Amino acid sequence: MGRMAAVGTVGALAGLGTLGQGLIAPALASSKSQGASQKAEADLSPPPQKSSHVLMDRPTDWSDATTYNNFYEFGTQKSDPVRHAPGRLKLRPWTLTVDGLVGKPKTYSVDDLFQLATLEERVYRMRCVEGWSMVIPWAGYSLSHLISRAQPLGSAKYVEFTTLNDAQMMPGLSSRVLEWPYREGLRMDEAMHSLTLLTLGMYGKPLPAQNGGPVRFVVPWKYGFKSAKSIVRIRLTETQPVCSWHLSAPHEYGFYSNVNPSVAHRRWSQATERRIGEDSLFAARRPTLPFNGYAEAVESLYRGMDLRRNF
Ligand SMILES: Nc1nc2c(c(=O)[nH]1)N[C@H]1C(S)=C(S)[C@@H](COP(=O)(O)O)O[C@H]1N2
Ligand SMILES: [Mo]
Repeated sequence: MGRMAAVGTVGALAGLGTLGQGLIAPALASSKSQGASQKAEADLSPPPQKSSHVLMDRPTDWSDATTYNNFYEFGTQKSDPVRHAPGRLKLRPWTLTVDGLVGKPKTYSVDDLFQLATLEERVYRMRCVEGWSMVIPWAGYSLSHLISRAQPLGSAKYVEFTTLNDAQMMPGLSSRVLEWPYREGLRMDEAMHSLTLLTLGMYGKPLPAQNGGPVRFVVPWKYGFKSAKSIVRIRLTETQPVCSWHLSAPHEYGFYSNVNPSVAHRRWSQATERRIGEDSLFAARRPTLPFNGYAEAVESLYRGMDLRRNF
């Protein structure tokens, strides 16, 4: 996983230039002060992982990734989030609280989060449980950086994530489609895995409202709904957190929800996917990969587990 970090660092240097100026002023200053040698090194060594199966795919166009979204707090149509979230969802001031079974609970501002660790660019596949996928260059850092700071207690076994619950900003909350606030959860080892990204940007820009700005997390080997948007709280718990989708339909949306082509959703196969942007009349659906292509990195987390039962 040290190698993942190296991939990220190269991307971070490339991506920083286009991030919102005010937001990353400190990061820019520090990369400048480290001088040209670091820049040259970054340019000269694209790590091999850049061209492994994980990162080969062409990124989805920004225009697709920011207009075809699931964010039920703004409505259930794919075009609702871009129509209703920008402007209405106030991205500043914003705080994210880390608490629960930790020695050092703390509330962070978005600026605190931007400065907590070096932003990395990570190009991840995103596979929605509905059967479509994208490839998105996120900007962020391993969530483990944030969780470690809180000094988890030995009793902490799970992590619960909670999205903002503000009816003024989120017109979709008047619908009973889910029980609000939107909540998700991971096992502690999943949350601490270096692939799990605390996400503050995409395509070198701050995270747009419709994609879960100003802060979300992304777990690339799980179905997209696990990656909760616009989060305000991260709570460490002893028991498995209640998750909104699991709560609404436990037989269709398991707690784990690892991408698994051989375990069908109750109402459709998960063997293939439609890559957004490739859907011409003749474009073939792509085969869905176990753990969304991240099996090598994550399958050891589930050793000995029955992944059909623990879907
Ligand atoms: N709070 C919140 N987070 C959410 C959702 C949502 O409705 N509310 N939808 C999920 C689903 S189903 C998917 S596929 C991804 C989509 O992320 P994207 O729009 O950035 O591609 O966000 C996930 N996170
Ligand atoms: Mo999804």
